Amino acid sequence: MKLRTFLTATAAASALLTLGLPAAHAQNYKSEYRMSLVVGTAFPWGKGGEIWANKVREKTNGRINIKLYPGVSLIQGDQTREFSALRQGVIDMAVGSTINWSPQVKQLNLFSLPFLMPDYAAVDALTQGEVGKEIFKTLDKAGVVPLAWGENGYRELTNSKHAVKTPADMKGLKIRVVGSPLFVDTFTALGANPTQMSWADAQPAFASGAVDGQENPMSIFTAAKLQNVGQKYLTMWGYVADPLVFVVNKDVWNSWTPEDREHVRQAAIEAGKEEIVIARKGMIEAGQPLLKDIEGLGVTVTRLSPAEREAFVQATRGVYNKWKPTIGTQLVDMAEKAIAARKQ
Ligand code: X2X
Repeated sequence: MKLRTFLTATAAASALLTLGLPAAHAQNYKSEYRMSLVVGTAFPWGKGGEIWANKVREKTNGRINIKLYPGVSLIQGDQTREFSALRQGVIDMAVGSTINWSPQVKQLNLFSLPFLMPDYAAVDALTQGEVGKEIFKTLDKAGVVPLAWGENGYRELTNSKHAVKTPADMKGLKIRVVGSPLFVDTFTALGANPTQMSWADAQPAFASGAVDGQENPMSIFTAAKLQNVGQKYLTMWGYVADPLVFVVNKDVWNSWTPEDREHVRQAAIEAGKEEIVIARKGMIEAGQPLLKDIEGLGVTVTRLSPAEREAFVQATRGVYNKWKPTIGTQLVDMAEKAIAARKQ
């Protein structure tokens, strides 16, 4: 063999080795994977998806190339169908809210139990502890591969009519709620008039005044500029928080080499951690600077005293008790214990 031919052959062989997979495997990879998100990169949630995609591209040397589909556009904006679409392969991967998947995975309603999680330490005690592991097992059984937790955030109450300080102030307010029936129960118990609507439909409904109010994390409020669609009254009640979950469709996952799966998992864990920091920015520092910004936009911010908050807890206790067995008494007990034992 001539020296030149030998060198070329060696180079080709080592190139294959560096790629770390036989050519046949590489052919099974799609040229692009579709990541579903409810909101885009102006929001911490969408940013988390972008960070994940970029890390995956880097770690896999471009073998796994991900395109973001914000606005749940792969399913025409119907966020409550996201989980089914993931399972069916219409969506390859997603960073999704526990709320949007709870119609299919009833255990995910845990995070929507009113006033279960009093603070961020309680959220972390669940997602980063045994409860989080249990829920990942459930998601795995339900047909997707869960990789990491992120966060949408504490969902605070806003409306266009008046300041809300007591459950009585909610009487008759038409409130847009997300897809789980648990939210309808909670707002009905509070005397409001809840109406289920996708996020895509909600924004024009605020603008036209078809609905009076809504509940969402402050990062969603500011990025979507809800103050410009009449949402002038904000009540900080911290009644529920929705974590996000980074997941991949099972067939897609199985089509990847073990090495690439590990890259995708690590990327999700890193992206999830970074996303949670972004999601809490302005809310965990002394004086909650994000709330100051919101007040600066002309929004009236109502902060509840412990006694005032307790009135909302009492008004929704029946809903909590009704949903506990549906979610799973054992799982809710486990969550209550983890929260009681949390480090503050
Ligand atoms: O629809 C909402 O309220 C949002 C954007 O927070 C979710 O997708 C759960």
